[in-house]
Amino acid sequence: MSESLEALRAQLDAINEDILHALNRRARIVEEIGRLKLKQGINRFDPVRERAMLDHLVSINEGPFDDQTIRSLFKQIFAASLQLQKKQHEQALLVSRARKPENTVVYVGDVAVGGEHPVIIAGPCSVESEAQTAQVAEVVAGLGLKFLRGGAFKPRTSPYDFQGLGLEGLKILREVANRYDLRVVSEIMTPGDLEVAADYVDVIQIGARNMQNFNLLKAVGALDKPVLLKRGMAATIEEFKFAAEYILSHGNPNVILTERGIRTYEKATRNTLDISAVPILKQETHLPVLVDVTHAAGRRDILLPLAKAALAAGADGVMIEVHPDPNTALSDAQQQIDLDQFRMFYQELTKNVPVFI
Ligand code: PRE
Ligand code: MN
Repeated sequence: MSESLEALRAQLDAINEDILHALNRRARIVEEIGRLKLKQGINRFDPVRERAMLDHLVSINEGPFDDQTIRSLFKQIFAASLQLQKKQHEQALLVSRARKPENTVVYVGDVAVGGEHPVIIAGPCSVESEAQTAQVAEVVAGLGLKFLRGGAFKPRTSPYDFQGLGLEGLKILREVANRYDLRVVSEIMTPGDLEVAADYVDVIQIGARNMQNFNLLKAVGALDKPVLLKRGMAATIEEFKFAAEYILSHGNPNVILTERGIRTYEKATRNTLDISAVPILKQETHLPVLVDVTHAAGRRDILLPLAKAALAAGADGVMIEVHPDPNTALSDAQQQIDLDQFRMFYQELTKNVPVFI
């Protein structure tokens, strides 16, 4: 009895190996189909084809497995095949680290983002005046930092909120930044403003609300200027990567990804900083990854620990809003920090990481 059990099991072992080899032979063909589908832009999932294969298989099914079992077994094989093609297609993306293993360093003039030293991008939520912008710039430059942010075109939730100074704001930013040898990061919301912005802005920011504004993504993809792309507040990491792919696939490789918190049920913060997005984006893409702590938190008392967490998770830097007098700010008053608080933030952060730019 035990001898025949052994013998039967030996037969199964051999069949298992046959099935294994057949599955992998099948998988290799699935990959070939995957490459063709990618080239031809055909959908991976083909339910009609799957149905036809299942119908054929049950039509020749001799049992003892019943038709339902055959269907579900093969459905599993098709699902695994689709998974294989999905992985293959992800690895073929221009943003993918599988395709380009080395880190992309985005140079803004001579300043590197994603290089040896983390960056701090600081500045007011909105450019309100020359004096307000210059006060912040003086502190930023005084700390040896290189990036000044500021909103000139503001995407506001309400149309009655301050909409930004527009071109006048960009001019202020440029003039102040030149005075302090800083690089300007500012949001542009529409393709029509890109041309004029190019004269004033060093890094074009695409805001969270525009992460899937595909015309804007294509337009900045055609520029020869670094782009700071913020994650949409309800965007998955996959959608975020595809948004960056739009820019790269239109010819601009200089994209900086920025996690800025996502919408969840949690009300203690304005958004929930998705810290896991940082190592995932670093693993799956070769692009620099920053964390905008201000918009993630929506409150100023936890910006420092969030920034520390971001760097510990592998971020290439942080973005933070700084205003000379936050309580009077025309936007995001409750979450910006003042100049002294920013100096303290910088000092505390540099205790762990000595050199920032
Ligand atoms: C395959 C995989 C996924 C599709 O949904 C349909 C079929 C399969 O595993 O047989 C292969 C395939 O991609 C295809 O035939 O188009
Ligand atoms: Mn803001």
